[in-house]
Amino acid sequence: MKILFLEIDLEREWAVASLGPAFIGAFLRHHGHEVCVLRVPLELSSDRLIARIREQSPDILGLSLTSRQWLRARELVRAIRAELDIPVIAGGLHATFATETILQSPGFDYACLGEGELAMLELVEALEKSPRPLAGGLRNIWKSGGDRPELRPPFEPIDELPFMARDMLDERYGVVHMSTQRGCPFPCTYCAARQFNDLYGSYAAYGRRRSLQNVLEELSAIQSEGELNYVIFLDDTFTLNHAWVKTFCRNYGRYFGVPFSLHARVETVNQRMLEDLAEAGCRHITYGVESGSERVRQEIMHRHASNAQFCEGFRWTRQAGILVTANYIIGTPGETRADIEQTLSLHDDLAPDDFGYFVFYPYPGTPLFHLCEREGYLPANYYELPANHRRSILNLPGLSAQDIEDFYHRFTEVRERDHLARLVEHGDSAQQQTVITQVAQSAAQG
Ligand code: B12
Ligand code: SF4
Repeated sequence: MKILFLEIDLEREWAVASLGPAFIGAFLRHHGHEVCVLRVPLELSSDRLIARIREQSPDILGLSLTSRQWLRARELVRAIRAELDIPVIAGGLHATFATETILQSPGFDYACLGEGELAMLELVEALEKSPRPLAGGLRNIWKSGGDRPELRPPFEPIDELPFMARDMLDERYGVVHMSTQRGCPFPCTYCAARQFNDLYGSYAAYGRRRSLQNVLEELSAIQSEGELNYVIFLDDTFTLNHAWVKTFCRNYGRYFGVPFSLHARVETVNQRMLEDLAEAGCRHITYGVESGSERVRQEIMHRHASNAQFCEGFRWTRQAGILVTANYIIGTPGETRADIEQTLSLHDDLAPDDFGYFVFYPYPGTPLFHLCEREGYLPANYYELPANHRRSILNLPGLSAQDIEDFYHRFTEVRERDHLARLVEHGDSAQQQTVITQVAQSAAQG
């Protein structure tokens, strides 16, 4: 069978395509099916998209959906199905945790809950044997109008999954994206990714990591087939298992040594590990700080590192010669203006090389989503509003939309201030002038 995945773009700038379809694509190809991907850039109209799908004449269409992609995907699928009679399946986090909304929308025949490799293979094989509509009964596959399916256990051993189909990722310049683990054991209440652990609660081990040998074999294969200039490890928390990381550093440094970046939590690193990582080629680490208020972090977000631990972790990272990025969330339910002031103040103490700041968005399935629902913070037309990290969609008692907007501007100013300070440090006067102009413009816009 021929399976076509649609990658629903939301930005004009390039970003790596979804990893889920690249895993599933490799698995389906391994079982003899034909798989391709079609990026759907913003400027591609639904008519032209339909024409391109017709040219490819697939037997099934697959979409990987984050909450952000949902609204555009919904409109496109509606238009596609008005013209073409091809079954459509959605998977990914949004499809897993907002399944009913998806299946009620015209054109969506199936949604996949959780991991998709075996589920999609079973669906493809069932469709090959019998004409639609299927009676249902496939594990993980929720059929429109049917009952919630049972879940199969997480895929084991994970080393047996074929390497991602890299042609489906749209990577450039030898910068490659790696995924070495599935699942994150931490209980952050705002995080959509960790909901997979709860989804698979009855199966003890959703969290799995590939063997180091398997990861190195994939890197070797990439190197021998093309360019390997930089590696971005997209794992939620790369530094989870100290023994794994130690052996990784020794071998990666010896056999590849190309620079790499990763995501970590401060309570999972120590000075020695950071030095080992730097020596192996680590150039950049992103830490989720989220809030400078220990109350918000501990009581609302269920994150237990102290501000002192963050300061120490950031200092060690810089001392090891690794660039550090901090991420912050603004407007979490239960947060006050004083709490966000503490985030700005912690930011000054941490002095990261760069930082991201995101207005809180309640992702379906998360504990904070349920809290917002219970407390009436969510607007009634929640699923009709674009998922965004720029403006709050919530009606919060302690923080107004204007408060959040004002803090967002404060973070933007801090970003410009930090950027300017770095340019002064490096003596780049042309760039300084550009930043001063940008600051003046944004101040003029209020
Ligand atoms: C890599 C990554 C990215 C990459 C690639 C995006 C992608 N979708 O892969 C980039 C850098 C582009 C990115 C950007 C963003 N991301 Co991001 N990203 C991740 C990250 C770290 C890993 C995803 C991943 O590849 N996992 C590995 C694969 C194997 O797992 P998977 O995607 O779940 O796929 C499996 C199943 O879901 C299923 N499946 C998936 N798709 C399909 C499709 C079909 C047809 C089927 C049958 C099954 C199926 O089968 C797969 C294999 O078993 C996740 C965190 C996480 N752990 O999920 C966040 C995450 C997906 N990102 C998130 C966010 C918020 C963003 C941004 C908005 C960040 C920002 N503030 O700007 C942007 C916007 C992305 C967008 N397009 O909407 C949220 C999404 C929350 C939600 N419910 O929507 C997550 C969960 C982070 C979090 N902790 O909250 N991201
Ligand atoms: S550590 Fe990161 S991926 Fe893990 S639960 Fe927390 S936010 Fe999610």
